[in-house]
Amino acid sequence: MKLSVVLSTQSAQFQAATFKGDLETNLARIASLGYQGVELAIRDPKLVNYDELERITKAHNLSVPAIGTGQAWGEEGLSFTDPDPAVRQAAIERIKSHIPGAARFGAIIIIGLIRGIVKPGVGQAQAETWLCEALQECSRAAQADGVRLALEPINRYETTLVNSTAQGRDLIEKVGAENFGLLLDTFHMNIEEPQIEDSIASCAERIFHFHVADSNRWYPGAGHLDFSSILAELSSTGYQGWISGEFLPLPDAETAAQKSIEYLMEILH
Ligand code: LER
Ligand code: MN
Repeated sequence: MKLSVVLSTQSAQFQAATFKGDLETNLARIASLGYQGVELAIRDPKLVNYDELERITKAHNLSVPAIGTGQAWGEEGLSFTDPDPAVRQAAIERIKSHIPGAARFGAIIIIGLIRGIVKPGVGQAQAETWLCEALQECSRAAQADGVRLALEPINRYETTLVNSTAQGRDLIEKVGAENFGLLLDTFHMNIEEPQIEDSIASCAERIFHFHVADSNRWYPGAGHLDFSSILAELSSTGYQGWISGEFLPLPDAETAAQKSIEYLMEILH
C-alpha cells in the first residue's frame, strides 16, 4: 500500500483538503516528505492544464491515484440529486469531463458530495433513484476509457445519501457496474460504522480507494482511532491501492503531512 495526500488544485472551502495553493511548491513539499502520490481535488477539469500537471508530477515522481470532484458541489452547487434537471445533467457532464484526465493519470474518480443532499421538496427515494441513474451513466462512460469510479460513504452531518458502507454496498448492487466501487474514509467510518474493521472486511474487493484522518480529522496518530488494526484489516482484504491522507492542515499542512507519514510508515513496515 502506497501513501498519498490530498492537494486542491484551486482554492476551496473544504477544510480537510490538506494542501491548497501553489501547485509547484506544494508538490515539491509533498514529494520531499516521502509521499509517492498526490490526490488532486479538481473542481472543473476546464480550469486545469493537464500537460503542466503531468510535467510537475512526473518531475517529482508523484503518481495521481485519485481525483476528488466534490468542489463542484461545494463551490458551484452541482449535484446528481438537485430538483432542477439542468443541474443534475450538469453534474453528470462534469463527472464525465474528468474521464480523460483520470485515464491519463490512471486515477480513480471520486464521487463525494457531488451526489448532493436531499433538498426540500425531494423525497429520499427519488434522490436515491437519481443518484443510481447518474452513477450508471457515469460508470458506463468511464468504462470505455478503463476508468473506475469510487463513491465515498459520508457521515450524516454532510448528507443523508449513503452514510455507511452497508448503504454503499446496496448501491453497488443497484448500479451493477464492475468499475464502480467505494472509497472508505476513516473519519466518516468512525461516525457511522458499528465496527470499522468489520465494515472494511464487508467491502473487500470493492474498496477502490482509502482516505485516512483520525477521529478528530487531524492527521493519523492525533486522535483515538486504532490504525494498526484498521490497516491490518485493509491489508487482509487484499487491498493493493493507496492510503490517501485527507486531514485538516493543523497545526499546518506540512507538519500534519509529515506526522502522518511518519506514523503510518511505522505501522506499515
Ligand atoms: C471528501 O473526501 C470527504 O471526506 C467529505 O467530507 C467531503 O465533504
Ligand atoms: Mn474523504
